[in-house]
Formats: sequence, structure tokens, C-alpha cells
Amino acid sequence: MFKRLMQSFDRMAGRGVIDDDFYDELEEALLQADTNVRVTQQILDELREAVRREKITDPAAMRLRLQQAIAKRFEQEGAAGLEYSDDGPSVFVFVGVNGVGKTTTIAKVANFLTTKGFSVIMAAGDTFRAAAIEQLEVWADRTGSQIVRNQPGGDSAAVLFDAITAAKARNIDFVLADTAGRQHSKGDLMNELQKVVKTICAMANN
Ligand SMILES: Nc1nc2c(ncn2[C@@H]2O[C@H](COP(=O)(O)OP(=O)(O)O)[C@@H](O)[C@H]2O)c(=O)[nH]1
Ligand SMILES: [Mg+2]
Repeated sequence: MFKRLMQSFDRMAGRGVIDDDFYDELEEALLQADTNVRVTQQILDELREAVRREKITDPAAMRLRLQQAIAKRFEQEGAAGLEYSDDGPSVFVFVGVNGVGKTTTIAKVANFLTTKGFSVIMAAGDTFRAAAIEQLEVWADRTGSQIVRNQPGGDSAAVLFDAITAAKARNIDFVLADTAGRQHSKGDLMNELQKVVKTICAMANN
């Protein structure tokens, strides 16, 4: 995302002037890079302010400003890393729309944890997409993680239940749960997710 945005910026900066067209194009480029509308406006306001204050006239000098404005938004206030439990498994559920990288991120997190000596069970909670379970199996294998799976088309909450039960029985440190991609506007799919979370919460108290 970032690379394409900066490429667009460089193309625009090539014109050599900061004018209304420049800001319009930058706005478009930010929105195309999936920046949300409010954040896009904040970034543009920050840049306009910097340009006024520092009398920047060369678009190339704005490049660093843009990078800083974006980087600032990735800094979380008081980010303390992930919270995890010292007794019993910590459960992380990976949620998002289709193709955002849930399964790949599970592989990366699993790799990070297993190389540090933690034990991991992956829960194949994406029972919807064809080959999702097989994809996760490959990553479990490569990262030295265990996997709990069910039949395709099965119940995600049931997979989570089995995975947490297994993690408790085997003294596993982390459960990384895959889920099927979903839009937040799909009520039935969001309800399914709620059931998954309820299952986890119920098991945390037992
Ligand atoms: N460039 C890039 N591609 C990624 C990244 N994470 C995932 N992908 C790719 O995006 C596609 C979808 O990823 P996947 O993990 O299956 O998404 P999921 O549907 O959310 O589980 C795959 O082709 C991945 O290789 C990333 O960090 N960078
Ligand atoms: Mg996936």
C-alpha cells in the first residue's frame, strides 16, 4: 500500500508545483490506498499546515512530511504488545474481510512464537472457503505448530472449542484461530463470530 502511494506521490511531485490539483490528486491516492476518509483529511490538513508554516514550495520536500504523517498513525498510544496469559492458553482470533492476510498473519505469528520456544495450536476456524484448512495445515507444518481442524462447512465455534480443549489438555501456550473472511455488514456472519467469542469467553472461565 505504502509503496504504491509513494509512487503516486513521486509522479505528482514531478510536476513541481503544490496547488489545489496536487492536493486533490494526493487525496485520491490516499483514498485508493485504503486510508479512511477522516484520516485522509487529517493528513491533508497536516500537510497544508506544514507547507504554510515552513513555506515549502517544492513537492519533493513534502515527501518526508507525508511519510511522517502516515508513520505517526501506526504508532499506538501506550502500545504494550499483545496481552497473554501466564496460566493456560492465550487465544487469538484473526478476523477480517476476505484476503486481507489473516491466515498468512497466523503463520507469521506462529513462526515468531515457536522460534521463541512457545507452543502453538492453530484452530482451522475458516470452514467456509475451499482449501482454507489445507492452507493452514501447510503453515502449521512449516512453523512446527499443532492444528485442530474439523470438516469443511462445519461450525467454527466447535473448532475453537476443540482447539482450546486440546490446548488445555496438552499445556499449549497459544491458540491462533483462523476464521472465514467476512464483511462487518453481514449480520449472520457477525453473529457467528459472536458465538465464537462467547465460546472462548465461556472456556476462559472454566
Ligand atoms: N504483499 C503481501 N501479501 C500478503 C501479505 N499477507 C498476505 N498476503 C497475500 O495475500 C493473499 C491473501 O492472504 P491470506 O492470508 O490467505 O488472507 P485471508 O483470506 O485473510 O486469510 C495471499 O496471496 C497472501 O500471500 C503481506 O503482508 N504482504
Ligand atoms: Mg484465510
